[in-house]
Amino acid sequence: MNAVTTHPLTLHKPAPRALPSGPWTRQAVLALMAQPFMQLVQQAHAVHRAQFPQGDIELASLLSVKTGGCPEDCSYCPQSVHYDTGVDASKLMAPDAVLAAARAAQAAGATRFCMGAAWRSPTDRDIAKVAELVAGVRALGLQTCATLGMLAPAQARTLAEAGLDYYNHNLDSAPDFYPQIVGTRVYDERLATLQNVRDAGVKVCCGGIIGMGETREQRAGLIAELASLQPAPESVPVNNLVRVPGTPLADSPPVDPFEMVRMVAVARITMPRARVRLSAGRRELGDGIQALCFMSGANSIFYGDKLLVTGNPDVDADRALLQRLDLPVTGAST
Ligand code: SAM
Ligand code: DTB
Ligand code: SF4
Repeated sequence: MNAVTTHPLTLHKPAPRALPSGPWTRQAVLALMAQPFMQLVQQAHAVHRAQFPQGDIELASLLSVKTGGCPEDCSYCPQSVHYDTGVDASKLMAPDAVLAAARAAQAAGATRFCMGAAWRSPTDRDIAKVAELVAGVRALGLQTCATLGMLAPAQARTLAEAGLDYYNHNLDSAPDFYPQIVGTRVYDERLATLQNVRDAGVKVCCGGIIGMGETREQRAGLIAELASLQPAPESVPVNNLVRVPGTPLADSPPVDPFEMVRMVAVARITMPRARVRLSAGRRELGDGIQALCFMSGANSIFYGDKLLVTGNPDVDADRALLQRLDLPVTGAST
């Protein structure tokens, strides 16, 4: 009998339609991630099609409402006071300016508006001011998101009462890699804030960064942590490190862009219902890799010419890309 060699592209079994979320072990996620690339993409795409039959892409806009001067030492971040990156510290923006930016984002097609602040942990006065911003943005009909650092339970409740839909607080990497990138706080403090957000009834947006020198196993470790949160995050931003001059990670070797696709694919498979967002670092990915990420389950992007302090693809290029790929935009009337 002739020996039959099976090419990785030749799948004899249909990919599973959906997998239950968490708890996931690092080894189980690593096994998923290490599959032959096309097999992984196909499996993730099947889960995505089953969960999001319309295949729409959410447009989320970001605004840095309080920039720079952050006391934390996150080695990827241009806003840390520890590094000389040329980012000046500024005060919290006035409500009028924030609302004008939110209206502009909405007019450009965004349905979610995320306000970021370079704080370690906001004061109660800060929270009162941000609550006002949240209420104003919500009144425009946008979904609201904020990322303000560590929150105490009562602070999370104040934001919830103001109409905050999502809180972004990233685990960033696997617990065993975390001490190499952040020295001013520990992983458990991130988890405590996530719990406070959950307890307040706010949806969780939580993801991480690739390209900081972590191993593939540590990337799998991050996904295992995220997918094992009970419940799993509703939004999962996957950032490709933006290497900002002046930060300790400025000279990190770029990660193979196919690792980004693998990361998106395992996020989709392990957290089937989540909005998986292609976040920072899209400019370096190029159109082809982004298309593979959409195929593998990414269904949200940060939309707008700027992230917090670094650049993002311009809105016309993003619109054109989605059109070229026949991908509908969430909430669009046509
Ligand atoms: N200070 C708050 C905090 O750390 O939670 C909120 C703002 S912080 C800038 C939000 C997230 O942006 C970080 O957790 C990190 O995942 C991401 N981020 C920051 N700098 C980045 C960079 N250079 N490249 C990619 N992602 C980055
Ligand atoms: C997230 O995961 N990525 C966004 C958002 N959440 C707040 C921030 C990306 C920051 C990229 C570098 C900068 O512009 O500061
Ligand atoms: Fe501060 Fe957030 Fe930047 Fe860390 S990531 S330095 S906490 S703004």
